[in-house]
Amino acid sequence: MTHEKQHPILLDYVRQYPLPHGVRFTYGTAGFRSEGSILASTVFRAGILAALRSLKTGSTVGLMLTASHNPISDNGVKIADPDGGMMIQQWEPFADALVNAPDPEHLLQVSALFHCTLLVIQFVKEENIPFGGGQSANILLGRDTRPSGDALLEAAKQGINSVVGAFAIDMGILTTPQLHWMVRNINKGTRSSESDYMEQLAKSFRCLVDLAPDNTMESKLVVDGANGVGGEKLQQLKKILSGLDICVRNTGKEGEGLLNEGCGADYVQKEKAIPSSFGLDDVGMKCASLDGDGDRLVYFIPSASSNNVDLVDGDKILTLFALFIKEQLDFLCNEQGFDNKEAVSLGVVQTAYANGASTAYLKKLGLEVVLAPTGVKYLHKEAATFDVGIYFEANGHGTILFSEKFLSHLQARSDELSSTASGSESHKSGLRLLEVSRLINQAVGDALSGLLLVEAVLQYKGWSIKAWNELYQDLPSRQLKAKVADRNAVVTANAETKVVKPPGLQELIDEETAKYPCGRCFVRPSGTEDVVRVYAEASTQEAADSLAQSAVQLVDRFLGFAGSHQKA
Ligand code: G16
Repeated sequence: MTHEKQHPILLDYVRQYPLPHGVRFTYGTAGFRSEGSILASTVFRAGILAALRSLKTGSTVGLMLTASHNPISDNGVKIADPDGGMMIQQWEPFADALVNAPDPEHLLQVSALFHCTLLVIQFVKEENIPFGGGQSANILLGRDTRPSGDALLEAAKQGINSVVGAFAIDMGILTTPQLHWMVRNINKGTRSSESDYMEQLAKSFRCLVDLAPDNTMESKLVVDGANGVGGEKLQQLKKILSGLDICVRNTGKEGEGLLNEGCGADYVQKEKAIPSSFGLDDVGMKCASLDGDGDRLVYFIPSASSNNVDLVDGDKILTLFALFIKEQLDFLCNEQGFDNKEAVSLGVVQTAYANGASTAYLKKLGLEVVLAPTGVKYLHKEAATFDVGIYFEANGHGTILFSEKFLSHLQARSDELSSTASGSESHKSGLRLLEVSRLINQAVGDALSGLLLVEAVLQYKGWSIKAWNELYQDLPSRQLKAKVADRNAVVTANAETKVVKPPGLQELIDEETAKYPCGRCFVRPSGTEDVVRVYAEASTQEAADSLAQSAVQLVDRFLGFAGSHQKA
């Protein structure tokens, strides 16, 4: 098969998925996202992209259909690289060009060839992709529970089939992190099925609980499944879990409500409100909320006053994990463990949305805190530079990464101690760390594994959710969304803390912020919704609300108001 033979095959397939009129798609914070009804051509072309990525790397890649926290009518597509992480950023410009390239129905044949199929051929040459030469490509497909997922899955398969030698393997309905985990494990040659995933989580959780002191704790946990795939999978996991009493609500079953509507991690975090199916009976309980595709996790305590909750967000999860990991490393290094304490680097990664109180707390612990732009792809990269890197966005998206070097050192040390100092705190700490690395998803943030680690750490500490929540007190904050004509007119720098375009906007935000004690404010274009996001923090809730409102007005003034503004 030569490039010339591949042209007409591609062209035939491309014709079946015409571009929608007047829309431009961008590979944003987490892939392409839009109204599900206009995404077929995008998903079809993402299938081609995934096939090329697999050919280029000689490994299995993943393609996930989800719009995560977005409303049920939206959908999206993202590619998982062979290591289970997000597709490398260098391929994003090609991804953008490919999904927006005019198709044959809108152009003369010859131009169409240039714009779409030749774009592929040209990229294949530039990237030196073994194309049409007998190599095979494998792409694992996953999707969440959105109704538009079925038809879009077919479009993805067609995109993959249009590349000779590429094979689509449909893994069914999964959480996003499950698909990333499978891709990573397949390429490492380790167990990679859904039941392997479930068994690994249950086993590591059990081991961590067995390694914890015999503490009494609140074992009951009520979970809001966002009426999405996460709730469904947690029900499945529950069947093989021991040591935890979980009750799942908003599982997505008929009659339980719509995906992400009045429920889910995004709703609970942004609105600081009780999700649907929760009420007065739950006041004071330990509760958690997942998002629509099971990659975000927040905890909350329903409060007696109206619909409010005490939010225990991603920053608090990060803090809990950081405390635990640091303690284990200290045991390991102080006793007969590692020779050189400095050799183990521990770092945490946050975004500008991290509450100022959390950053101050982490720094007080002596931890190195790195700031990254919004999006797991940025945080993950930073966290991977440490032996142990913990990253979390305030919205509950995050994980803990362990370097291969550190894990082999840990394993060797554990093996040694098991004969000389078995049962010592140092030995147990090594075992705990190894088990955490098996439990927590090494590919991407994962609400299910994150939830089990939170529960294991609370058990280890003997803490209630209230004790955990009181580690520090959040500064009052407010998030708003500004609807503007073109959100991409806002360009930011310094991990999104400064606006560089349009000129003059940052100066006015600074002037406004200076009026408020402990004031902090930034604006950035969303990568998943058609809005500019505004975040403000100050010493009182009224002040944070007022600062956020002023920033929205400034955004309107510079970019033009395009509809009603909403809470975040
Ligand atoms: C995605 C990303 C997250 C990001 C969130 C919001 O989450 O994976 O890293 O924080 O979008 O992004 P933005 O503010 O740019 O809209 P999810 O859970 O929706 O996939």
